[in-house]
Amino acid sequence: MTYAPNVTAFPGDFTWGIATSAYQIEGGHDADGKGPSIWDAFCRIPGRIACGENGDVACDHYHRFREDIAIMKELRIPAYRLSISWPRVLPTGRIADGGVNEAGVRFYSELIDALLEAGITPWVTLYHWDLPLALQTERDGWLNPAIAQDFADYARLCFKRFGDRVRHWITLNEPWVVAILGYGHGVFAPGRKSRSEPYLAAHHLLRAHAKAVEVYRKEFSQQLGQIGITNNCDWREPRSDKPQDIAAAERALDFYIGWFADPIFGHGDYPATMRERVADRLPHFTDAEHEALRASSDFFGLNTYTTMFAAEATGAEPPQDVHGNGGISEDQEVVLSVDPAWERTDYHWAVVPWGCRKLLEYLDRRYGHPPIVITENGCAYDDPVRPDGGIQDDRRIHFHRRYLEACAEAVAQGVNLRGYFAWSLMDNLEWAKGYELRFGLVHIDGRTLARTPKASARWYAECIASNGSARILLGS
Ligand code: GBH
Repeated sequence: MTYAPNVTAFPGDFTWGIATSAYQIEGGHDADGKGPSIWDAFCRIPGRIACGENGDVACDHYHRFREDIAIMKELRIPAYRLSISWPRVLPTGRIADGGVNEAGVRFYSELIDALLEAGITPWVTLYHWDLPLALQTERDGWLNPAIAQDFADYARLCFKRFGDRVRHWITLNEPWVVAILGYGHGVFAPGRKSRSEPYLAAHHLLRAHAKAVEVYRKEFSQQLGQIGITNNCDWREPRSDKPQDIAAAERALDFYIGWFADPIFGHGDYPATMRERVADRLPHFTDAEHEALRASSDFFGLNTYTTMFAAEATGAEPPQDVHGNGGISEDQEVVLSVDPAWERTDYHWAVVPWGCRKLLEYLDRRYGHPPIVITENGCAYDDPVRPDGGIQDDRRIHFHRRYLEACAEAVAQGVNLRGYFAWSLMDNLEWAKGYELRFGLVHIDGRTLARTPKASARWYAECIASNGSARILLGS
């Protein structure tokens, strides 16, 4: 299947956008009454973040958001996905405890107004990993069942204050990352290392998502927009056509996306392979929770970046790189690898557009043709600023062009893809990797914080203007 020239594959109402998250860009870590988050604390532990970096200032978006919106306006970006910092609006995480930080509410309110004035539709994520620190130290973070109520209360506050203007909500960003990297490998905040906590944290993340959606649908029906969850998944291709490897790839996908999507979009519980293998470390939902989770997402939010081969583990494999781990390996008995011939980004993630197409087609089949929104896709490449001040990031253009082409092929196969958000608007704090990895379509000068749109920003603007036409994607 190739993308036929001169045919617009993307539907007319396709959502084109660009994404960021609060901790990665805002800075203003203690400005105007903001409380600390687990990432503020995690960054202060020596050795956790490359080069001892942190998000204290980041891109200083907190003070420069008008300039950032002006850039998006100039590029005519239709939609912008941002996240709200929970401790910026609720310094201790709970209204009953520390009260509302009105200055924080005002910041997001002004940001949303400025976006709308610029003709940009906000897509707002409620949780992109920056948990209020007090909820971690005093209440055990995502391990405490009560966090579902705390999250729902925080969500209600956001719906109340911003819901008159925001019609696209995302509850959680990538609960897999929170559970596995935060509670399993401990490379992300809160830095826990455990074989059981990831399953518990994931359980309460899902419960929290469902509760927030319930609040939205029950209490805000007069301003009803869309609400959903964003999960991450990268394609797993069987390394050979041996039945064991095919089963291993299937199992890897169960532990990756089935874990979070089956209870919402599928049969309503965790995958059977997980029940078997994780056994008593895998919690159970009550009937009411099953009910609340079922159909609790108006769209299938998907962040996808790469592809790996999956094979059945023999027990003799070398230890995996943590960012290529795919979860708790012992529970899956899956070994992941890449084809050395595949091109890699600066993060070492392989560039495999056909994997994206296969993933979309797989999700379409597995979950009964849901509306899918790619809420993140992107690549880390560092390109020099040229003497004329420009940044010619051809590899990034090539990346998005080829992934969009793969998306167009999936659409031609009947996949209900509704939108695509490029990660990220600008170079920013790449979590534990610090500022070295640059995902932005806009360059940030680490010293002056000056913003410069890269060639990819101009290309993406043109792509959007043509609704992803074959002319742009194929570069003819
Ligand atoms: C996203 O997470 C985040 O939402 C965003 O904040 C972040 O800046 C961005 O991506 C870039 O990192 O080798 O197949 O095992 C990405 C989550 C999870 C994507 C692990 C890649 C491992 C690849 N990632 N995954 S694989």
